[in-house]
Amino acid sequence: MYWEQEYECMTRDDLQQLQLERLQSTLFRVATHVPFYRQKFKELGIDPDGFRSLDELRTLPFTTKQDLRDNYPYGLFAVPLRDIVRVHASSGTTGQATVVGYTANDIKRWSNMVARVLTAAGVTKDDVVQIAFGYGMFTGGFGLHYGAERVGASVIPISSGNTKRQIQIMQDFRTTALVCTPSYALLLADAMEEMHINLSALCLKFGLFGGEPWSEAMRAEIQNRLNIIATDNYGLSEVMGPGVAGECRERHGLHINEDHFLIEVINPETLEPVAPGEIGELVITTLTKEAFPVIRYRTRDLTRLIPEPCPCGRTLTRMERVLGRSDDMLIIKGVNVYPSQIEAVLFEIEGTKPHYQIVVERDGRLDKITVLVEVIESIFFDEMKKQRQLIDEIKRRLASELGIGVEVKLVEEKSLERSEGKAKRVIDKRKL
Ligand code: DLL
Repeated sequence: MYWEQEYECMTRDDLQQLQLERLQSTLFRVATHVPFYRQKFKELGIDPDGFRSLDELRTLPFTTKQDLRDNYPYGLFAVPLRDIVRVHASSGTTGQATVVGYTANDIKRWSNMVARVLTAAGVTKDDVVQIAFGYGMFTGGFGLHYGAERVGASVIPISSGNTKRQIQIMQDFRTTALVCTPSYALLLADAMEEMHINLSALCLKFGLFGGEPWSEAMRAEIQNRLNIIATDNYGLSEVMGPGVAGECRERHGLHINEDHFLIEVINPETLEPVAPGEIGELVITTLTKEAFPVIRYRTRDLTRLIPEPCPCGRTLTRMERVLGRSDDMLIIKGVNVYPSQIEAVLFEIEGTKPHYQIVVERDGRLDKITVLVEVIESIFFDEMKKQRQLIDEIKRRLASELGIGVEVKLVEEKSLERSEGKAKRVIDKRKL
């Protein structure tokens, strides 16, 4: 089932022609209405009317989060405030928040793109969709809400938090699709277990998860524990919000809405494109945004494109699940370490729970990582020897995966802080 088959299944030639036309009009729009881009184009000698091929994209300047901050709050808007019908902002936990705006047309297109993602995951108008993303300045709640309404589903705008009430409503309102972060889905699963909820009495069929990185092992755990089909969806507020890309029922990579976004994957150090299929940083140019177009936005998200056609029939390219962020990368004793590598190892070890935290400290002049891992209760009843063995095994497997030694500390179930939104996996005390 497709939401907009004419776009989702376009031939590559038709798609590229459409992308070129839309890129030309986006360049004209930013050069005319956004002083930041007009200035940059002038400096680089770029003639926005002279674009004849998609390959020329590489001559355009990048846009970074810092550029958005420097132009806080409305400096990069391409329409007057009179034409803006919605404003969202990123949480801005580090530094200045970034603000994005939408025209009425932007909201319509956004809803359609989210509707595509929901439809690809299996949601129809017969579903009851519980949206446990935060409503407010975060794009998650409203973004998924409008898309689910567009599909015609019955939407429960419960927002995030209040876990017991989420479960009560899930039972009473016969929720069939759960929408939240993957870490919150696990928290809900834990709470259901504690409350002795009979899973077979629930009507849940689908879970659509996004907003933070997760792994294949975490998907397996969520699917098993909630007895649902769990799909991944991706987006970021700077280019729109959720709905940029989403998995179909194949669950092997996320189809990117390429008729609205032009995608590049670059080496974050050299800024050159990586070879096809290689891992790099995703760079996105919006093709249809009216209020807040961005040119070559550096997402900092690491992924790779999957060139093979998808059995679902969609021709939109797939990206692999986000492997981590280039700025989440920890450099420990000169070695690049990604939290996702640590997560993958932990998931393979029996007795550990999918909750962990990585603490980075500076011990004198040397960096030290300690991984706090929740383990099943029985481990603490075992003899000390068993605990030692488990710690040693985790250390050994992590050392061989990462190439550096790390400290490991076992902690009791539920002792690490849980998040109702995005999980915080890394605590870097070096910056404090
Ligand atoms: O998190 C938009 C969103 C909401 C997407 C709900 C999906 C569902 P921001 O708050 O701007 O927007 O954060 C964007 O979150 O650059 C990624 O690093 C991360 N992220 C989002 N979705 C995924 C995902 C929303 N499926 C940042 N997998 C992005 C991995 C994700 N990381």
